[in-house]
Amino acid sequence: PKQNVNVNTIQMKSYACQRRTPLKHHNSHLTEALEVLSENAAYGENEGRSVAFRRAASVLKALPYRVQTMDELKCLPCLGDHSQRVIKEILEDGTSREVESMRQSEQFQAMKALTGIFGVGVRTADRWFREGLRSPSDLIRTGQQLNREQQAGVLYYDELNKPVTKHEADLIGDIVKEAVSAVLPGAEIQLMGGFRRGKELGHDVDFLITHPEEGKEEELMPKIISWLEERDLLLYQKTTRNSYLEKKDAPGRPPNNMDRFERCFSIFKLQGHAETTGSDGVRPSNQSEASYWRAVRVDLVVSPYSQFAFATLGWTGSKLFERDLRRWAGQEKHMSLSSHALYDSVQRCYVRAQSEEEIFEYLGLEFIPPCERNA
Ligand code: 8DG
Ligand code: MN
Ligand code: MN
Repeated sequence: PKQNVNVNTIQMKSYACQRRTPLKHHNSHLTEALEVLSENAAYGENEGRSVAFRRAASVLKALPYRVQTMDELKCLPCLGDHSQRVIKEILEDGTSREVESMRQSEQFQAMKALTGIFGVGVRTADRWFREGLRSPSDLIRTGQQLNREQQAGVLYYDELNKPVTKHEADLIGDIVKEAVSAVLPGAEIQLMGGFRRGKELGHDVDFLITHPEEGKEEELMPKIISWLEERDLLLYQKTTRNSYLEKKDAPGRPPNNMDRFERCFSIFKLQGHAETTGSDGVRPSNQSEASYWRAVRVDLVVSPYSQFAFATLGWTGSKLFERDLRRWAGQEKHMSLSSHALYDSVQRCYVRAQSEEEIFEYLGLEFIPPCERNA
């Protein structure tokens, strides 16, 4: 049932930032398989291949119907031979043998488990895999050298791999709000990342903080962190200072995904609430009523007010949406977009913007609201 959608008139644009991609879509049986291929390519440090599969999946997420036949894919961009082969297999047999055996493979599972540790990237995980290690407990058993981040990652492994709910994100939002208004009255705080896009679950909670009086936000993070630490609300934190300089960072520099805002990667100690009880409603036995808490990954970012619109756009995601925004800016508009600024290489000037809408407009893109950026 195509619900009045004519598959031949679908105009699928090729940049993710030109498309509306809702959170819930009609093709997860296909996109999940393609995302396994993408993940596996990333484990092999093949970034190009990994992005290609992610793009293919993303196009299917934007389709307003469930794909039934290969014919319906004829006019769609970003679907390479390999992706099409896998889609065909799933349409015909219900599953793809290639994807299923990949999913089951020891290497895939070990890489997933090891890169699932906070602070562990593909390189490190791969080295450990080749040394015969398969899981966080193998790291402990063999006494691997771990940095402070990875130690926290191993220590809170199970909890950090348990999805964060919107309710938990809101509880943390209340705490961050209280901290921020205590140390800098008038500061503004906004929920970013997947939760801003309407997700119900996330792997972390992302916040962007600013103050309408430019300059007031400087060195704000250490104050927030002290406030939180005094109340025993942090299990781990690593703060990085703002290192952005317009002159030095752009133009011409290769666009870098990492921005230079003052920021903090942290693990919150979220005190007791109903959702931490097991499905049976019983509290885990190792936690008494008084010390009842869970670990949650939280990213805090501080932006100067003049860069807030760019920071908002840059921290809302999805990652593929962000990647294509930058690619669109560079390839189609000769501009360079970052989470700090937009530089127009033709006019040779920085573009000021107060809102996301203005940035889309300057880029010549139709405005896509956060809930449709789930590319
Ligand atoms: P999730 O947590 O629910 O899994 O999804 P998410 O919220 O979309 O993913 P995320 O990993 O928390 O990333 C949120 C956004 O933040 C995403 O658009 C990418 C962006 N982001 C980082 N690190 C950096 C960075 O260093 N610079 C910039 N500009 N953006 C970043 O995660
Ligand atoms: Mn997030
Ligand atoms: Mn994050």
